[in-house]
This record gives sequence, C-alpha cells and structure tokens, in this order.
Amino acid sequence: MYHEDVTPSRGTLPARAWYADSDARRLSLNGTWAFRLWPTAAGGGEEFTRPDFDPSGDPDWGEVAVPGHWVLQGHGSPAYTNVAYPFPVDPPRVPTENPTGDHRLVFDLPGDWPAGGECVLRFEGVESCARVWLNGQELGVFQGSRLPHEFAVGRLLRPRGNVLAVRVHQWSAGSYLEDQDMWWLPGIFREVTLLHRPAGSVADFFVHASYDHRAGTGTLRVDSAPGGRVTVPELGLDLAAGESATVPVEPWSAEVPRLYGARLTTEGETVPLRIGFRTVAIEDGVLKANGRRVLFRGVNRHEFHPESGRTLDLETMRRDVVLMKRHNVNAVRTSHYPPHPAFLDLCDELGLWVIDECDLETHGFVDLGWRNNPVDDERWTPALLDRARLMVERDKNHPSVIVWSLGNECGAGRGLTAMARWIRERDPSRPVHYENDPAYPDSDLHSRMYAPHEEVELIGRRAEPPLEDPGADARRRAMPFVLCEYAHAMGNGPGGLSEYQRLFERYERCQGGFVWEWIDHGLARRTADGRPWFAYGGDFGEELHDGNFVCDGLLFPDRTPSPGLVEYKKVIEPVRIGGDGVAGTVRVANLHDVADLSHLAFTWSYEVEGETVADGTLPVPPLGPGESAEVALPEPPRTDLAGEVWWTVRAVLAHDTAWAERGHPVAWGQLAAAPLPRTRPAATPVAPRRAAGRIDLGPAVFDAADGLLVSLGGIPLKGPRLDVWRAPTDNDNGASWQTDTRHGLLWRELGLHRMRHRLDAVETDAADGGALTVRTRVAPAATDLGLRAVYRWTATERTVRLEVAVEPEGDWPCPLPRLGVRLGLPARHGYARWFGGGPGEAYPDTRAAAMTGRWEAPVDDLQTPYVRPQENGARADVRWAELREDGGSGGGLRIEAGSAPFWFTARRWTSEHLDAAGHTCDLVPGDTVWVNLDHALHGIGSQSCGPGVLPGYRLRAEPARFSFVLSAA
Ligand code: IPT
Repeated sequence: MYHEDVTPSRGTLPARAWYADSDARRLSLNGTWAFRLWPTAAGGGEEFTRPDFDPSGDPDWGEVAVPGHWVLQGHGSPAYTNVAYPFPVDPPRVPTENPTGDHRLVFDLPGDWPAGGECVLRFEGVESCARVWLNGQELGVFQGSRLPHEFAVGRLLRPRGNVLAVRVHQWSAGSYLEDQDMWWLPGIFREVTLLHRPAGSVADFFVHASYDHRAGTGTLRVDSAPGGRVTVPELGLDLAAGESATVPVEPWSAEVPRLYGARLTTEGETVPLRIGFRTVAIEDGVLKANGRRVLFRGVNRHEFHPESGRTLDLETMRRDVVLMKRHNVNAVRTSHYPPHPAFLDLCDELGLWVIDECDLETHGFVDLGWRNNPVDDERWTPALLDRARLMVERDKNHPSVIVWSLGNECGAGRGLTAMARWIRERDPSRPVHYENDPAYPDSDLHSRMYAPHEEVELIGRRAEPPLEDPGADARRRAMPFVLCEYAHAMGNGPGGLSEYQRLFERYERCQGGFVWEWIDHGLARRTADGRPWFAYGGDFGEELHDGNFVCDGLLFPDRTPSPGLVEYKKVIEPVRIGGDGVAGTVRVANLHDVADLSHLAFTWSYEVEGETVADGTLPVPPLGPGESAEVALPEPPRTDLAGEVWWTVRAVLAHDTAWAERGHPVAWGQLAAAPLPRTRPAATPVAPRRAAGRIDLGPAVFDAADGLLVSLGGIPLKGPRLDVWRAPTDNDNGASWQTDTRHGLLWRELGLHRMRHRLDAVETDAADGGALTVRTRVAPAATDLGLRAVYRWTATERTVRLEVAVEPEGDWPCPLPRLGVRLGLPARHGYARWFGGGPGEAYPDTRAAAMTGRWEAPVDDLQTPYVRPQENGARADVRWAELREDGGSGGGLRIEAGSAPFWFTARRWTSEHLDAAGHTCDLVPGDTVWVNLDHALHGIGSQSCGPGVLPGYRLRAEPARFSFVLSAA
C-alpha cells in the first residue's frame, strides 16, 4: 500500500516559501473534527470519505482537536523510544497493527469567499502519512511529518458543505526516516488551512539580502514567480522582481535583529515581508556572519508541550524564544526537524541564529551495523530530496536561518550527498551541516556531539587525530568546529559547562555549541487525588521504551527554568565582570559578537555579610565587542557592620526590548573586598556532664548509650551522623553505552545506600579539653571498605561545636557521592535562611550561577522537581544556615561553618525516599526536615550521554576533617 511506498507523495504541489500573511484570503480548518481510530491501515474502507457519509450516531466515531495528536486525546497512547524503532526493522514495511485515524471535517466557505482564482489546501504537519479526499475525490497522499504539504483544490470546492476526509497512518515508510529521540505522536498536529490563490498571486519567492560589512551596504534581490515588485519604504527601494540594489543598511544579527518592513506585490497578491540583511561565510576556517566570528550559545529545541505534544500555539513558541533570549541563548538547532514555520519568524524578530534541520533520522539502523540504512539506498533518495526541498523552500527567506542541517544520526550515505548537493545548488548562501559522518563529505562544519573537553581542546588546537584519507583530513582540519549537541541536560546538571565555555573562548575555531536539550518531554498527568506529575517512557505500558531519557531539557515540561538553565545563562553571559574588590576596580569585558555595551546599564552594590549597605550605578564605557576596560568602583560606603565584604556588579538592560523589560539582568560578577573585622565576646568552654542515660553539653543533650545528639536548646534532633549517600542522578548513573565507570551504579553495588554505623566508643574525657568524643566505623555489608568517623563535640554555654574526622579504610574504587553529616529536625522547622551561594541549587561543577548573599526560602522551595526524582537542592559555600519555625519568624536551629563553608541541603524526605521515587508524586513529606551539611560533594558531569565528572570535581575517598557550630536560633 501507499503508506509503505518510499515514494514520498502523490498529488501534492511543488514546495514553496511559507509566509505568515498576505492580502489573499485564507480559511483556517482548525477545530473539532470527527474522528475514528482503526487498528490497521486498511481501516473500514473508504466510505467515510463520501460526502453523504454520516458519522453522527455511530459510537465508534468520536472527535479530535485539529491540530493535535489523537494519542493525547484519549485515543490510544503515546510511546517513547530513543534509538530503537518500536516495530520490526524491515524497510519499507511497517506492522499490520498500524493505528490509523480517519478524520473528517464539514465546512462552508465564507459568504464573501472570492469566486475566481485557485484554492490550495495546506497541511503544516501530519505524522506520519496521510491520504486526503475532498468532497469524495481523492487528492493524494504524503509522508514527511514535520514538513508542509499542499494540494490544489479549487475545482472541487463548493460554497457549502465541503467534506474534507483525511486518513492518517501512524506508521509508514516515512517512519523509517523519522526515528528521532522523542515520543511517537501520530496525528494532524499542525494547522490545516485553505488558501485562496488569486490569479497572478505569488507562487514562490526567494529573498536574497546580503550584507557587505566592509562597505556597510546591503544588497537586495527578490526572485519571485510570477514577477512583481518589492518595495522597502525605509530604504526608498522599489525594485522589480529579480532586480538588485545596493544601499547602506544596518545588518541583521541575533544580537541586533534589524528587520526592514517590505512588500512583495504581484498582480494578484501583496505579501508583507521582513527583510534582514546578513551574509554568512566560512573564512579562514571560521564561520562568520557579516564578517564577524559567531559564537553559538545554543540549545537544541524539540517542539514540545506537556499537554499537547508537538502541537504548539504561537504563545508557546514566543515563550520559548523569550526564555532563550532572557537566558543569554543566541542560537537554536531545530532538532531534529523543521519547526513550526512561525517559530522562525520569531527567531527573525527577536534574534536567534538558527540551524534549521531536516526531518530525517535513521538512528535505529545503528544497532544493525547500518544494514539497509535508507540514507545509503538509492530507492530512498527521492524521499530524502523531497524532505530537503520541502524544508529549504519553506524556510529560505528567514535571516535567522544561517545553516541548513541534513538531519540527525543517519550514519553515512549517498542519499545525504544528494541532499547536500541539491541544497548547495539551490541556496549557496548558507553552509550545510551534518554531524554523523566523521569525514564530513556532506558538511561545511566539523560537528560533534558530546565530545569531552580534551577532544574539544585538541580540535581547538587543530591537533585532532587525523582521518585516514589525507585529503578528507585536510578538509576537516580547515573547518570551523561546533558541538551540535553537548552538555546533556538530563536531571541534575549538566556539569562542566564553564570548562567548555573557556575552550570556546580560547580557540577561534571552536564556535560554541548547542546544549542537549531545551525542554523535558514529560507528559502532564495527575494522580487519583489530583496531584500533578509528568510521565515518561514506560508510563504508558510500552513494551519497548527508554524511560526518562526523554526528560533531558533545560526547562521542566511546564517551562519552568531548571537550575541547569540558570547555570547556562551565567556561563554564556555576553559580558564578563571580574576584578579586584580589594583594589577597588572592576574589569568589564564585552563578549558579544556584534553589540557594544550601550544597551546595558551597570549597577554596583556593596554588601557586608550579605546585607546591602549601599548601591548605585556604575558608569561603564560603551565598549565594542571584544573590548574590555578596568572601571573604578566607588569609595566603600561607611558602615558599622562587620564581616565579609562583597561588591556585586550587574549588567542589566538599559531599555525595554521585545523580550524583556529594562532592568532585566544579563550578567553579573562579585568581587571580594577586605573583610571588616568583627569582635566576638569570648565564650567560656563548658564540659560534658553525664546524667541518667544522657550527656549534657552546653545547650545540647546526647544519648549516653550511642553518643547521638538528642536535642539542642530544646529542639528534638535526629543525628547528626556521617552520610555519604545521594540519590543517584541521571548523570551519576550514566548511559548504558558508556564505557567509563558509571559511579551511580558502582555506589549502589558497593552498598553506599545501606551503610551501617558501628559504635566503638563514647568518651567524655576531661583531659581532652572537655570534649565528648564518639568513635564509629561506617561501612556497608559484604565489603571491608569503610570509613572511620570520629565526632568530637565541644561547647560553650550557648553553642556546640562538632568536629568530624573521617579516615577511609580499604582501597576505595570510586569517589564518594558526598561527605558530610545528616540530621533531622521536627517538620515545623520548615523555613531556611542562609548566607552563602544562592538562590538556586549548585554542585561543584554547576556552581557558576551561585551568588554569595543572604537567601531564604521555605524548605519546600529548596527542592528541584526533576521529573525522575534524584539528588538535588544543594546550596554552595554556606557560611551559616538556619532552619526556623513559622515561616521564618519562629525559633530554630542555627548551623555555622567551622573552618570552611559547607554545602547545605534540606528536604522533607530522606535521600533513600528520593532514591526510591520514580516520579515527583511519589515524594510525600514526612514528620522530619532532613538536613545534609556536607564538607564536599561529588560533581555532576554529563555522563547520562556525555563525559563524566572532570577530575577536579571528583570526591576522592581520603582523610578529611570538617566542623560545624550548632546553636538555637
Ligand atoms: C543524541 C541524539 O542526537 C539526540 O536526538 C538525543 O537522543 C541525544 O543523543 C540524547 O538525549 S545521540 C546519542 C546516542 C549520542
């Protein structure tokens, strides 16, 4: 049958440019359609296509919203696989069980619908194969899910009672080309529109708008069928189609997205255009726009909404672009298919560099040694060319699109070469990208995914190991380098972003990368009692699935930024603020590609122990891109406060923009100044006193039998005891194909989640300066590995000091997850305040965004709701923390750092509960606030798909000492 035919389509019109609007009439056919699901492709025959067919009253017919996916509307269910095809691989055949949705819409033409001309029926996206009938006449069939398909329908239309029937098959030959890592979501998921095409209307057009950065001029030529004129009032241009003119212009860039309003007018139609002048070129092995090196601070974006899947409304698309801009993101790879066309309009308007990627991935053939890979099989080449054509023709007029990408993860093959050749011929103005063939025969960029830092460094130095073929090697060595995917943002992480950024800044050739990925694809669900959670692979009973690998974004499914996005924003900030707070100078470097600093305002604040003493504005010269300056800070303001002193300098938007308001923070830096000395009244030490079954020491009471702290200042406490366990993160666990040690698995194998605490001694020795000493050995069963832990308690009348000494025993084969103590407080102490890094979560290799200051939040808000629960919520470099009652106004416990700041984590469940939970709704607060005070934490890394924790961030099992001072707050 046609759906198993590699021939892409039948009956459709040639590909052409998309535009949002024109003066020609259009009729949206979105809305509620009649719908019936069949288990096989044959369905119930073609009766439903007949105009006189009446589904009403037939209980098998229901309704579905178009655009939409039927599996998200109660008909069947979604399924998630990453690489694996969820059906036997026998191209182009697909299973007999092939969910098939018959869709039917009856519509009238508006009374004033024009009589003459042609009419075109346009589908923006249907997954994965459709056959279409209008008023009983078959129009044709198509494949290519994330691509537009049009039919000429004028001759068939009637004023009233038109019957549009669309049969959609979930599986088709096209499915073999659409093996992207995402939910399988069949349906008519983008708009359906009826377009009136007046006689002499625009058939297709191609805007060529280049920029000569030496001359400061733009050259415009618009090719159009059938001719017409282009006017650009602001530039005084009125050109015939095909005629070119060169005039002084301001160029378009992602940083300064200058667009000129224009019109293309043919005999029958006027199309409003927005023209951006820019030239993309590879010069001396560097990708440049308008003569300047581009540094991609990018993300990979799938289209996703937790309720509607890949059906996105305009508002959601705009939200994505706005969120990207607000987080300093300047580039997007449309992984792994062309997005809704309106998204590219938003990229033009708000400013993002776009790698537009074709709807193509055949990753599932990798496990077959790429046998029968469609991209290396001539029979499929027409389908590949069709996809290339549909993308390029649709999107060719966007200044934001600066690179065409052939697709993702298809191995190598002749079909790709054919695509690249066609694209280069049709549009020589843009480079072509394709990652998956290491010789890059079909790419103008050297592109890698998840390359470790060392490899990026080698490539930066043009010292990468050579390819066998010297010609190919020389070619590759001369190419610009991008990481089309890096920093796998699955769960807690990614770690190591700062180290990548340094490489991008050091090596001209390393032009940045695209974090994998923008958003978690978790589907919104509710428990029986109404609590929300997000579903991932396996939650719909799929027989084959890849679990929560579908949740690896910088945004949570509901588009709340994750700590990973906050970290990324800081790491890629386009202004670097550093310097010497003691000397009183701040160094400001402009890291923009194009923009000077005149769009930013700078402020300073002077903080003692986290309290702002004074603030003001800082005059910074409008440095050009690449420039930097030393700027003097004001005289330190007078204050009676004492303690640590910090200058915080911020760069904020000086004016409202289309994506954020004046004052929006873009970059910041903190400079330590000399501390202001503090005089503390000396407190007299007190000695432990043994009473019936207890030991009293200052404000603390201990159990004499086990030496555990029982209460402090009247607050009942559990612990503190040594704790090394954390609920493994996705990055701790690593991906199944990772060959390096996957520490999360090793930790569990060793039993770090079931440590036993053996008590060796409880000593109150007056000779030891009046200390209570508790000696223990902490170790899991079945191994001789262990940690000797000695807790030494001393006190004054109001405070107790805990000093912990840890000595590992045995030959530890792995780093520790964490090293510190855990204690429990009654649940009512649910409000945290601290002085240290904040406001958000941080780990050793994800802490660039932690700002030193005073922070406070309910314990509930300290949690990061990773879709699959895992270690989260640590705050870095904490000098002191308090857990108080009554929303912060009541009393509680205060913990001060002993000799060095600590990592502070508080939650309403234990790490063991966190570890056991599969979804956020499994986490239920208990009667205790559990607090981890850590001397050190193991880093995060990116091993859920990429490299593990860099050596400097591994927590080696080695002797350690750390201390805290506890008191009642
Ligand atoms: C890479 C894919 O290109 C992307 O679609 C996604 O699956 C990502 O990984 C992981 O989330 S492929 C990977 C096996 C290197």
